[in-house]
Amino acid sequence: MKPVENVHREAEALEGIVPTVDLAAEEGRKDFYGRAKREHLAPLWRVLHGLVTAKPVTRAAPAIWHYADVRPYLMEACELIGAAEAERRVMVLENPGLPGQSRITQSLFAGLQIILPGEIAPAHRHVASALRFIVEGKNAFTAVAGERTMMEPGDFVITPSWTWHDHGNEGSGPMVWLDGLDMHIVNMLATSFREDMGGKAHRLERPEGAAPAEFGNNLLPVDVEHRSQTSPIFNYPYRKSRESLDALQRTRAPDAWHGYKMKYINPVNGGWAMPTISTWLQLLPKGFRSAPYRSTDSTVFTVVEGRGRSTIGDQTFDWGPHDIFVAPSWMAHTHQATEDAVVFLYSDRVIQEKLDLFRESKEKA
Ligand code: 1HN
Repeated sequence: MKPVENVHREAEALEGIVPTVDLAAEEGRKDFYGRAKREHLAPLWRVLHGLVTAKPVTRAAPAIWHYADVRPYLMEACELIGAAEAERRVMVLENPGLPGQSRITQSLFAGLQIILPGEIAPAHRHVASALRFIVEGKNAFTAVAGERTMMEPGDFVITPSWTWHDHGNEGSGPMVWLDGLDMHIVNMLATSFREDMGGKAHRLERPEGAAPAEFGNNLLPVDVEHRSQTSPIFNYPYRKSRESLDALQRTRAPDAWHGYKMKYINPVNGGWAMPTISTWLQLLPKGFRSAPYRSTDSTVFTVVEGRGRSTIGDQTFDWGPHDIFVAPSWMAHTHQATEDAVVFLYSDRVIQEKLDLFRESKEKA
């Protein structure tokens, strides 16, 4: 059946949406629709199936960004604008199905940030939470809520909601990381605030290493009172996560769908490390082929090491270190590793779980 004319634009383009109304009878209702519109009233029956879809619907498409293609743009951006002027010198990864929206999935942001030796990305804070996943460089720090951490490739760093944060590069080469943020969720709920500190770094209140000492060794301070829903560990070093995956690989067989996939957790409550973004580190051993998996959480992948190939829906992408790719909601995907490969992933699964929305489906290989 053809869609009813003027049906909600969203609905029109989407397959599987069957209008509930009789096309021939619509002519006789036009006058009613026109008068209702002037009263800011609209008939649900023209949009119902576009509002409540039979399966997940997103305009986000499977896509890949090869780091070799993106890196020259990051370097060129450095010639065109300073970190201070830009506030954050980030090239946004725009999902090709969602142009101009600063979205890599329907709900999440991704961007690559570059900071040169001697530069500072000045302190600010916002309600949106951020994650950083370090791509290349050394001797750069991020300071969060009064404590610094040095960042190394593969480290997963968190900036919790409404915490002051700034970044600085004290090394001799460029520092690049992937930024993942939840501001689209914050904005959908119209809950965004931000503040700037006026171009400088914020004041340090604790020595470097305080957070990992208190929370990073399977110990918690007695009488711990951590009110935030974000993990108090704000740097999960790659060295430790990688070691865990390596040991796991020697002690058990890979999961058919996930290979070896570990979630980053908040040591205070055992839940996800962040309240709005789920994160994982995954090892796909050489020669491994995952069985088809799909889930309602559109997922961003970035490769730390190794090479392989993923099929997402009907597209296949070859990937290597630092490439970033995205699997939209409910689109089946499989991975194949041609070398031992380590991949970092993030999605909005934690929100979906809290709201009883999350679904997944595992097919046999
Ligand atoms: C932000 O605050 C950072 O603090 C990075 O490094 C990327 C993208 C959008 C909005 C705020 C950062 C961001 C961001």
